[in-house]
Amino acid sequence: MDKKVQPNEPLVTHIYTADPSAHVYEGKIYVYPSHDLDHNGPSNDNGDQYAMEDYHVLSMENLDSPCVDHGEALHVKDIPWAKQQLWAPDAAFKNNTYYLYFPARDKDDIFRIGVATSDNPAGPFTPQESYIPGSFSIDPAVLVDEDDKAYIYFGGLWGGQLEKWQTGTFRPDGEGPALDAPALGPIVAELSDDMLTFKGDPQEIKIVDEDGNPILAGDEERRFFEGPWVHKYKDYYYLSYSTGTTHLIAYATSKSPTGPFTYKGTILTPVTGWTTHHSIVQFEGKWYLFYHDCSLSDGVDHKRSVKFTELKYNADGTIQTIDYNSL
Ligand code: FUB
Repeated sequence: MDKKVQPNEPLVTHIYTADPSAHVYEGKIYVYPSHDLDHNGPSNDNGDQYAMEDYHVLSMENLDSPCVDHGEALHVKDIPWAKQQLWAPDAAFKNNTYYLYFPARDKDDIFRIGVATSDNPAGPFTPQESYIPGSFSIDPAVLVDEDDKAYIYFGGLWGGQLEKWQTGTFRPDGEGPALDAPALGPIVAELSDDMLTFKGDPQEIKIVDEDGNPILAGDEERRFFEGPWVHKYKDYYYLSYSTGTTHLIAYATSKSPTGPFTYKGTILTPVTGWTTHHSIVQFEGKWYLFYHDCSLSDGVDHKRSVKFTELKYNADGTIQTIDYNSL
């Protein structure tokens, strides 16, 4: 009998997995992670250590069942425009089709976002010939709203190259804003009805404090770094993200899917390892945080494992902070 999943334990141990995007499809939980590889390549702020080449889709009947690895769902060699580094993906369901959104470096070493399709949530996925026109940076996350409009959120600093796009075109020498200037926000674009292109130009999301002032670039406990995720709870959109250098999962809320979002607090304190990345999903009446850490590899940053834990709201809609050290 296969081992059942447990909260705060790796979903699988036969491969390293990271950057989990969890969804409920066909009554089961599907997780779309990155697939971390063991290698002796360079490790640096450019993220060269994250040299992933393919995606595996995981699924569970429920959170007290074994986790199934459905095998390779997409490989970089089958993506015509991509050169390397299949980083954090997400999936969406619309038009009776499953869509896998993923970042990769193109042949010019510029991160772009691609999309691949399948009629099965576990894949295999067939990629489009080219990346989404006008896409850039990393960490796509897609929200299909109750009115059936779909939004893609993306962006990441440093290796994710978001700083290099501030003028609207790629500037290899682009640097982040001054520490006392507004921080860069994640990017949002509405997706076309066929889910394959952007409807309009991507827009930067503003994240502000309770007084409406922009979160500043030097405010590393609160400013956006990478890994945006948007979910809906009651009447609010919740934008959650990694703060990078301070290793928090933080969140902000808005009445609109495109913001501005008001900073609210910390969801998850720092995990073992440099990166932190998450998703939030409701299943059978409870809410769950999917996250990763490097405990299985004893802290090797590019060998991470996906886990889950319950997430709770307070009566006022704020999220209770999860202390990683007490999990
Ligand atoms: O897995 C590679 C990168 O590390 C992701 O794209 C980031 O979110 C961080 O987890």
